[in-house]
Amino acid sequence: MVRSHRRIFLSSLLAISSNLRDATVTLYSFFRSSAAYRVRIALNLKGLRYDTAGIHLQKEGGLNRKPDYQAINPQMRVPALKLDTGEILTQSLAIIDYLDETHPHPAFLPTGAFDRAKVRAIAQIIACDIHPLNNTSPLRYLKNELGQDQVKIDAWYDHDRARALLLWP
Ligand SMILES: N[C@@H](CCC(=O)N[C@@H](CS)C(=O)NCC(=O)O)C(=O)O
Repeated sequence: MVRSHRRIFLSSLLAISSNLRDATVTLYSFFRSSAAYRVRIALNLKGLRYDTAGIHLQKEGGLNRKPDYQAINPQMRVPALKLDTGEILTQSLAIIDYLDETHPHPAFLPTGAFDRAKVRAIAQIIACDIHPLNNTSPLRYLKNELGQDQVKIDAWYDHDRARALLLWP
């Protein structure tokens, strides 16, 4: 009895690891990227297998700026998702919509048009209003090209982030 349970357990483990090996979808990601987090969460909620290609945004001035990654995403940002067809999607919300349309269960959006608009509004407050301010390239530009010190940059960012959250309807 114990032995057969162990056999089932071991064969499940083997199946899981070979499934993972066979994943043909690749997420270009950076562990500290909140935009990539969004897509990772979506892939996991849908139960989809994927490989991760780490693109370090700080190493060597940003591996996202190297020609190899520019060929994947000319915008030089993560995330990007390479599909099993070899086609590449960018922009976290567009990728999440794609995953929801191609794998409808569990659904990411509620059913009514009003409720769907509310959920999209929350996603857009984060992705369109708050996140761009806290991005590596504009923050680097403020510091290096415009010569702003970190205290001022943080104050500017906190002010605008607070406003975006306070105005949440
Ligand atoms: N609107 C894009 C934002 C993507 C984005 O800006 N990602 C950041 C990391 S969170 C990035 O790659 N930054 C690199 C840079 O600014 O050079 C999305 O939602 O996918």
